[in-house]
Amino acid sequence: MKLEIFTCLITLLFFSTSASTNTTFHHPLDPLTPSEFKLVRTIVQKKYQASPPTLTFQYIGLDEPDKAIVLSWQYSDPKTKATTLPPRRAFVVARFKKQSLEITVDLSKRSIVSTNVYIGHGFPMLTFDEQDFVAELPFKYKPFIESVNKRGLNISEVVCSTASVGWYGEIKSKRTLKLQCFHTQGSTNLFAMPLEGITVVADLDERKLVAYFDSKIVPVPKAEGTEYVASKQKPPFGPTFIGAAFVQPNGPGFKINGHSISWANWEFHLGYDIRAGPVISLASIYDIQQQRYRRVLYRGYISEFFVPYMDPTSSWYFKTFLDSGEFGFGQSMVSLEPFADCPSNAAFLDAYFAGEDGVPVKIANAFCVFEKYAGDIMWRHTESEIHDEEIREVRPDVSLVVRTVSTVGNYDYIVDWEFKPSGSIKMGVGLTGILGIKATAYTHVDQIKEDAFGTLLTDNTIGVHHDHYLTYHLDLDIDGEANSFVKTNLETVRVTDHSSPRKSYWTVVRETAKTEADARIKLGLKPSELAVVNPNKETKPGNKMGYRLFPFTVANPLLAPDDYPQLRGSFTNYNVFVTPYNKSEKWAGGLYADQSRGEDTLAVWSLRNRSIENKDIVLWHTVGIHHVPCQEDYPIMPTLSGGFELKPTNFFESNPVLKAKAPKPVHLPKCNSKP
Ligand SMILES: *[C@@H]1O[C@H](CO)[C@@H](O)[C@H](O)[C@H]1NC(C)=O
Ligand SMILES: *[C@@H]1O[C@H](CO)[C@@H](O)[C@H](O)[C@H]1NC(C)=O
Ligand SMILES: *[C@@H]1O[C@H](CO)[C@@H](O)[C@H](O)[C@H]1NC(C)=O
Ligand SMILES: *[C@@H]1O[C@H](CO)[C@@H](O)[C@H](O)[C@H]1NC(C)=O
Ligand SMILES: [Cu+2]
Repeated sequence: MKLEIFTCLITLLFFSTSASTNTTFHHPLDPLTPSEFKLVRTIVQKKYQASPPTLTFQYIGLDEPDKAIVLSWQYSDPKTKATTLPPRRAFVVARFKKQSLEITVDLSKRSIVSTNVYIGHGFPMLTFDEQDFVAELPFKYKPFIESVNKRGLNISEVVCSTASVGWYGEIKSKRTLKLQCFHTQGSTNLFAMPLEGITVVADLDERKLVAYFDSKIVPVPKAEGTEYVASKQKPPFGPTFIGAAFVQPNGPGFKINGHSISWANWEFHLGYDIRAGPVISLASIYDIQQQRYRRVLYRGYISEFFVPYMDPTSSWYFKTFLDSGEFGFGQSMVSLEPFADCPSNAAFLDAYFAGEDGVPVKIANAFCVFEKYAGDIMWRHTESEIHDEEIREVRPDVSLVVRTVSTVGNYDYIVDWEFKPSGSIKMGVGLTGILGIKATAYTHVDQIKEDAFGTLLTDNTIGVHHDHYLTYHLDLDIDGEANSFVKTNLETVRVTDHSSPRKSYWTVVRETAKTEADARIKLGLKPSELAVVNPNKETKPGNKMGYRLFPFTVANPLLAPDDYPQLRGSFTNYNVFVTPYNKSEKWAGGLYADQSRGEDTLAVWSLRNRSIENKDIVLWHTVGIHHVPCQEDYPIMPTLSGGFELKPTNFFESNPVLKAKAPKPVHLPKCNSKP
């Protein structure tokens, strides 16, 4: 009976969520559409029509109009918006004759606006196609086949996966990639069964193998205990749960109009980029006192993602990944599973990127949007001080979540943007998937005499130490572009004049950052609140209107600052940076992150020490996690969560959800199912 009721609800929800989506609307920040990708391909291929050599598209994304143009369009007369859309442009990074080309295409004029050959260090993002191509090459390579045979394995049960090579002081570098191979016999969990000691190096421009190493034979971990696919598990099972569905018989409370989303007191634009993944723009909140929408966030996205492993040996040292700049956090987004990745009341949206041949690729159900009723309390109070009556006022909490999942090789990253009616925006990151596993001869920690660079999880299996750093680009525009960054330091004051029985208290000392140097911050060294304020806007009592950064998970790098991976990942040297807005400073690890040398990072831009007071500024915050694997992370990792929150601070005159109406009780629809 339970099952039949459930089926009835599912039908209802699918009906209501699809009805709220409007795909006819266009916005200057909309991601490129499949037909626009096709047009870019046609225009670019026409000019570079040599075959061979062929041109490959490493990146195609929207070249967004200048901020001033977007803002004036956004706040222009709604009646003329459809006819005043700024010209659509695409930015392309291509490989052609072993060079990186930067091409800007005007889609309205169907022409190339500019081309530039990039001559600096580093290479563009890797495409899926080139990685797939070189990952097949070892299977035709005799020494590799011999290595597999030597290990007593069946070559048809081996697969190879790709790893970027990093940069370790080489004077010259070619566009190469390292392949790591895994056993697949008896389990889906290939990442748990590495063929340790084998490293295959491929040249991506030439699409051939260029080096091969088989250092020594290490036992391949057994398949037993590695499986995570439900149908392949054996009893005992558990724990068990009773199914539940969230029901909204009148449809969802949010509206999706093209890529623009509105819900409760929020409205924002949800974009997509092959490199960044989800991009939130123009987030504004309705202020019931001022009776208008007020600007909060012009643009927010994950700019770079640094994952260095802590094993310096020959087959592991290079694993210091820049997951966005090398592998494409947007390209790595995967289809979400209804009722599992997202709750039953979620609506889904697709995403499109261009493959290396320029042909659009669809990621179905790449985003989900849902109202989250987590059973939390928005605010409450019980008052029993008033005679004879007890007053109880409670408002349940509700929020709107935009969720994506990017699977980069072994790891799965859940990225949530959660909008709360209280004005807060909560950024959530969930880490799950499979650990980076190294095979070993060890079966017990007592055998380990030297550094094992990780935790022994089971026989022959080490989960290698590593970090995760996600650097967010947060272009806050608090009630306008001209903003300042204010540090509110909490300082102890000694009472020395015997005016109080107390000997001390704490108070606040505010400091407005004048230049970039004032805004490079390591959190946790001293108690302080960090906020972006509009110095030109005051509340009635005279406080500057602002938004505060509320960090949860921060980690400071432990690699030596002069170590190559840390030079490339130097944007993690501080937990917070503030820079003046600059359209070309988008990627914290540099536009050319693959084999970069740390010359074009946020840390380098910040050294210019530009003025940031009462200017259009960008806040950069890095969520960091040092990961010492534990046995519970194996064979698949329960989600480890991190994130931060942006909270209004003297932005509203008072609690913006004081008069929030509690959701009405929902009556379940009648379902004709037999008991
Ligand atoms: C879709 O968007 C267009 C353009 O703004 C609007 O005219 C139309 O009413 C919308 N349709 C729905 C169903 O919301
Ligand atoms: C190798 O594996 C394949 C696929 O599982 C199988 O068909 C083949 O018989 C195996 N070969 C040997 C020698 O076991
Ligand atoms: C914007 O950033 C780029 C890259 O860092 C830099 O070359 C350029 O000079 C900057 N423009 C301004 C106006 O600071
Ligand atoms: C940054 O600029 C300010 C103001 O010009 C100056 O006082 C400060 O010393 C500079 N800091 C660094 C690290 O260059
Ligand atoms: Cu981890």
